[in-house]
Amino acid sequence: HPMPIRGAQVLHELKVLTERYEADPYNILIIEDQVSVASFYASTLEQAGFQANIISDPMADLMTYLNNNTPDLILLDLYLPSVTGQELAGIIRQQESLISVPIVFLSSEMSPQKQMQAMCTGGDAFLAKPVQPEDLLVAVESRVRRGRAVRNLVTTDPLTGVFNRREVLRRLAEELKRGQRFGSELCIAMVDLDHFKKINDVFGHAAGDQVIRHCAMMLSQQLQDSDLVGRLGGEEFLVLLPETPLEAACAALHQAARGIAQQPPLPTISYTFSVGVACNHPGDKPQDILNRADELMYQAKHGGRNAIVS
Ligand code: GH3
Ligand code: MG
Ligand code: MG
Ligand code: MG
Ligand code: MG
Repeated sequence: HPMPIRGAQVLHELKVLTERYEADPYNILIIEDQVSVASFYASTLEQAGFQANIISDPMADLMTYLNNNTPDLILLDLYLPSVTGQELAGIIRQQESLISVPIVFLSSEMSPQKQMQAMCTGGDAFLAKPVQPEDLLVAVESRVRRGRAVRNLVTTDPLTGVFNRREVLRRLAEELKRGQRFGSELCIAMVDLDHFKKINDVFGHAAGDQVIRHCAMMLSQQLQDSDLVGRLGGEEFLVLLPETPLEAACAALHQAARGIAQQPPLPTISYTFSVGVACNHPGDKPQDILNRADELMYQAKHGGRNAIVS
């Protein structure tokens, strides 16, 4: 059994108090070629309630990892086989999706100039090895919360709480790439509320906002956990349904439409939407599949609205 860490228990209790309702524990990525050092960091972090993942050969494993996971913080060794931590930080900082992820360097490098150079490529802190467990935990604890809060702000639509336009379009590009790599199916649904101007006119803008929030909630509730909902703008939503055949995607949207009909936001306010559902084709760019879904959505409008066209 590892020795209990001074301070770790206190931090852990604090986390339990403040994060009892937080579903996802903070995930720390450790990039370190010395396995014993990496394991020491990992067990220190895990004792304090964090999740830790170790990559000891970043040239082989880092990009795949980052394509499939967004860590809450990266602990980065400076000297690794065939690449430096500084070079890796430079690459990581070019990824828009990782902009809010703190990078903490850990190294026995004593030269202030070398330390500064590493920090200038996008580091948030520099800890000297051998690092004390308390110092590691404090450096991590103080940064993960803000990192995740910033990420949530940047990706969330403030009115509805679903993904915003930027994030849902980024996810679409990601899912298309995944589909092309693994040959998996992806469906997208372009959702536009019907005669929404009338809802604003009759019930007022605040009620209109409530309808938009209601629609986001119903879409999120009726769809599977692997499906993503984003607000493109106004009263338009984009739903991503990875690894879903067309029939199943349409059925999910029909289910959402039924839910809205059965549980309207207020007894006096009912609304419907028109949907275009499109599937990925080989070589699709995001705009290609979006255009097809948009075209189908307009067919639903011209056919009299309150319809799902594929
Ligand atoms: P259609 O069935 O053809 O889609 O008719 P529509 O009235 O929904 O047409 P359109 O998409 O052109 O109108 C969208 C309206 O949504 C226009 C705008 O005033 C309103 N709107 C856009 N953003 C918001 C918002 O954040 N809150 C509210 N309440 N209204 C918004
Ligand atoms: Mg090293
Ligand atoms: Mg519209
Ligand atoms: Mg509309
Ligand atoms: Mg449109």
